[in-house]
Amino acid sequence: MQPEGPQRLDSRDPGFAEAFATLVDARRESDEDVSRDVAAILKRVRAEGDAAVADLTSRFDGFDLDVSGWRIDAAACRTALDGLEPSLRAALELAATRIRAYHATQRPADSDRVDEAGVRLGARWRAVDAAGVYVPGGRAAYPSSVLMNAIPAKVAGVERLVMVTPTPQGIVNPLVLAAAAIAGVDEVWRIGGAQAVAALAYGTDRIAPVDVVTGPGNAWVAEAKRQLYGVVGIDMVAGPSEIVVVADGENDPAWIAADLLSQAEHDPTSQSILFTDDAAFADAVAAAVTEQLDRLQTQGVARTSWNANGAIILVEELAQAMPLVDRLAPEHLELAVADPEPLFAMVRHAGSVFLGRMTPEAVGDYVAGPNHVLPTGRRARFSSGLSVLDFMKRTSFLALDAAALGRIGPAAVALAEAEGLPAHARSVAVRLG
Ligand code: HSO
Ligand code: ZN
Repeated sequence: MQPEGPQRLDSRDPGFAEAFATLVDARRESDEDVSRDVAAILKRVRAEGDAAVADLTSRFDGFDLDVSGWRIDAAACRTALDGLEPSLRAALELAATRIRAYHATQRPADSDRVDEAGVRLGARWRAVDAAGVYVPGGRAAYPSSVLMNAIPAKVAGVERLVMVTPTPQGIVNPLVLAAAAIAGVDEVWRIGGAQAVAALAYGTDRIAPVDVVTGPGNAWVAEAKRQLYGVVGIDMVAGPSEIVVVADGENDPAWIAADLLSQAEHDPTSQSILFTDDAAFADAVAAAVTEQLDRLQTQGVARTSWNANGAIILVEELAQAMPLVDRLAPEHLELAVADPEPLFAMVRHAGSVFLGRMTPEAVGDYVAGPNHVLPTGRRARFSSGLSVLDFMKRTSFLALDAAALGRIGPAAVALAEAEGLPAHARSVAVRLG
């Protein structure tokens, strides 16, 4: 029988380097090979459009789109919002207001200047025309994720924002619809899976195509996004959630245990890791996790995640943990110490950092403002959380007069000739005096 509890590592042990490298390299993402099934679905939707979407929906979601209706109209979203319990509605509205305010600061500035050669140079940012947000059905149908995906698109200035969400057996999730109403989603379609992503990317008779697709989903949805990247833009290919907590012995072990479990409860493949410099505290957190697990409604998922993927790592001092954290490049990083600044200064790779003892990661999942769609699986080495920029693109522009062309044109002629492209060379040369 597998021993209860996560793996324990000690940086002073001789085998530590190897054990830590194994932890860093462990793949938690499903290696279910869905790529062929997804390719077949994309091909069918492209060829047959709505008929393929309706057929796949009845097969996978168990209801008839032509009977139940393809779309959920704005009035139904409004009704869902009006039907919410007032404190829940207020919570969603507070979240939306704060997410909107934070993302408004991300709107990029255009540039336009004349350089020392007299060349006018600049860049102009514009939103994509249409964006699609995928919202999963079932366990991961989070209204918070509707806000986190839809609000940046609206802040970017996207005119047509489309949401797709599967409604298995025809059952709709009122919280998701209420969040769509608050975020200003323009169209809601009751479709899911790879077929929904394909419909958004290629368009069908009913559904006009979009330019960017974002949002989390199962292995099929992730693979569909990966295969359709290039036809449309995508946010990222997301993996299971992760949290790394760096904590000293002054913390309340129950608080830190709760933080570790907050991500463990997302999925059996989620990962929670504690770094600490205090062995007694490590034991106390492990005990607190075990104790809290017994009372957690999500204990099935959280226990699997904690036992299979969790880790407690003892270091001599917390500063020593930071290069190790960088190697994990975690989605979420909590620095639970009285003065987090020196440790924070050492962080190079993390999706989002939560500073101090009173900043639990979960507050960022909902109401703080920054996006909770963050790079997982060490992708924080090269990518960032979802932002307004994911829904915008930049057009550069330039303008020269005769004098400016006279200054830099000859170099273009020389390079064109060297590349064996004489028409390029001539198009510049004919304008030179
Ligand atoms: N922690 C998740 C987002 C989320 N949490 C939604 C709760 N609801 C992203 O890693
Ligand atoms: Zn979460």
